[in-house]
Amino acid sequence: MEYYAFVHFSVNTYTDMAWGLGNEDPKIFNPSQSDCMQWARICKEAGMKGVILTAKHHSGFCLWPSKYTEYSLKNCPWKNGKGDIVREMSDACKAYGLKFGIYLSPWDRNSADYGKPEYITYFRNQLRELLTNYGDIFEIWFDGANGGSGYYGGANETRKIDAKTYYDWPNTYKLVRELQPNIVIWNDGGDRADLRWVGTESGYVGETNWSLLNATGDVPENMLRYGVENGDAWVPGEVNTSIRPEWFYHPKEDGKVKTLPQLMDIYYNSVGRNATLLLNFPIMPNGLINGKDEKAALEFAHAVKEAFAVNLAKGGPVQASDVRGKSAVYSADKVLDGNNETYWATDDSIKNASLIIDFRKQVSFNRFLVQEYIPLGQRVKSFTIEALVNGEWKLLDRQTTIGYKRILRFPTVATTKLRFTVTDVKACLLISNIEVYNAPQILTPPIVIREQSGKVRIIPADPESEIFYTLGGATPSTHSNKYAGPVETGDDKVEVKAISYNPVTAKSSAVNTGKFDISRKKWKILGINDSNAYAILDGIESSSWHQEDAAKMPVDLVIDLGKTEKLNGFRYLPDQNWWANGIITNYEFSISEDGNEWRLVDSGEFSNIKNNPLWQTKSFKKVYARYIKLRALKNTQNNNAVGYAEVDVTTE
Ligand code: FUL
Repeated sequence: MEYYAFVHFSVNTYTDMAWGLGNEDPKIFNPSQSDCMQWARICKEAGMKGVILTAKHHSGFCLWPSKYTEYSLKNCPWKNGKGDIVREMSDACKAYGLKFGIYLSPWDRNSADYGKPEYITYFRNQLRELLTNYGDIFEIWFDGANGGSGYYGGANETRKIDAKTYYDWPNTYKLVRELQPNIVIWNDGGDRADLRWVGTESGYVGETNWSLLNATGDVPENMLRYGVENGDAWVPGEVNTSIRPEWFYHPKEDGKVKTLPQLMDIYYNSVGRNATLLLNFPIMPNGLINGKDEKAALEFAHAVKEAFAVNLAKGGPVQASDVRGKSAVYSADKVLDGNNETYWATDDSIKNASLIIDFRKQVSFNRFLVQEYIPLGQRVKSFTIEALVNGEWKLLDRQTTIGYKRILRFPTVATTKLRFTVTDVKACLLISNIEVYNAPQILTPPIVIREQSGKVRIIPADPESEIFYTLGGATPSTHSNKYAGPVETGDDKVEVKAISYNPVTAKSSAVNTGKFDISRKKWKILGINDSNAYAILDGIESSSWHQEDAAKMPVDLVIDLGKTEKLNGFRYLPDQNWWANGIITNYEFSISEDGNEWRLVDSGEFSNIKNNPLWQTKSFKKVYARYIKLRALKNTQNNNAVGYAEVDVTTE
């Protein structure tokens, strides 16, 4: 299916939170214009093949009138308690020719029984309702986030479960397959399912990507990204990411919808790397997808169409170094016949074989697409592509796996011939398709940062573009300031908007906006004798600092702001590296006038920070303070490591 949608909608859409706590009043759920037809139309127009709806997220709130709980649409003012969003979505999918999938969170922060055996009966009853009453379901999503604090029918406590055993997955799967024989099961919390999580929510899978795992389901987290070369079960990767930073709708992210270059990167790093792409739309409190998200998804669809419009390989004679039994059934031209049931194959003994496509004239291209015949498995371990330039073969790329589909990007090359060489295989190669394209270039907006000095630095994505910017909110154009080095912006808040501009093509990128609070120029990190700690204040999201010697939680970070400020919140960005540790999940934030007497102004959790380590912004009532203290109470790994990419405040 390659590309399909997620939609996230629940009670926490109305509380502006990443996760519901389970105690939200169902009455807050009241979408004035709810329209599943709008969601389905957008998904269809965006080229997606299906939609997965959060029928029940961690809050436990049900978007259908489940017989087994009162915590559902039955008790909402919306449609006088007669609404059923699962039904409306299933109907809308049918109307638009989309497949319909369901997300059912195993973790339920509302249910009084959660953690007890009774909950499993409840969970299966709900599964039965969802998989019986709403037609064909193509995928069921069992989220891995499991157990922790919750309302739990008023108990308000922390409940731990063992996600591997608690849900008795073998019998739960049995039920699922009985009710929906063609369903695909997604599960990263328990037994091996049919699809695997790729270990990140930021929209990419490893360049090496095997569609195999071990049947036991035991995979070290760091292998999720690559699959297991000699795994004994077919469990392809699904790249799940949101069109905005978070999964649920937050008005403060209206300016953070992913840009076209970001979405294109995600496409090449998912569909282009042998995975499917599951892109999320958060639903607004009024029940609609935001216009900006719609626009972004449609532009993305258009750009993908444009990139893969003219296949330059089509029709070109093609010649292979080896053909299985010299038989016409397996000949090289099968890679160009547009039929996914035919393929080029070699004899069993061949580990290294190549194929040359003759374009019969000079052509320019920058994309290469190749597919294996996966009904007979994934076999290629490494390959190269080369172009004939001035009579010599020039290496364009050297890569590892292919799988269902692999798309490579490289600088535009002009040539008459292309050579594709498979350099290692697990068993004889079976290549079913090759395509070659010249995709239009898309300019990436520059990165905007504010250094600790208060100066703004703007970094172009490619060295050839020029940068134009504005301070104070106006949309930049080539008539705005031309960037020539760090810009002095004083100590106050500042909003910077910047574009990249390519003088050769006269094209501009989308606008990137940097919104910064007071400058951190005079800030001092107290009690820490390590100048590297200032990575926390350098504005560079990829740099981080860790409290290496922390003996035991809680661990404090104390900062002197240099003068009294009118604070109304703080921000924390965890370490952004793939293998990051020390990601804080539970915190306390205190302030002080003098650095001695502290007052707690906020405490709580950074929900979903493990899977989606974004900027965390917390607000509190306005206070005057010169000193701040961020106390880490717990991290994602339950050890004592504490790290920070950035820490900042918000002021009135
Ligand atoms: C995560 C959840 O905790 C998020 O809220 C979201 O639903 C995402 C798709 O999966 O694990």
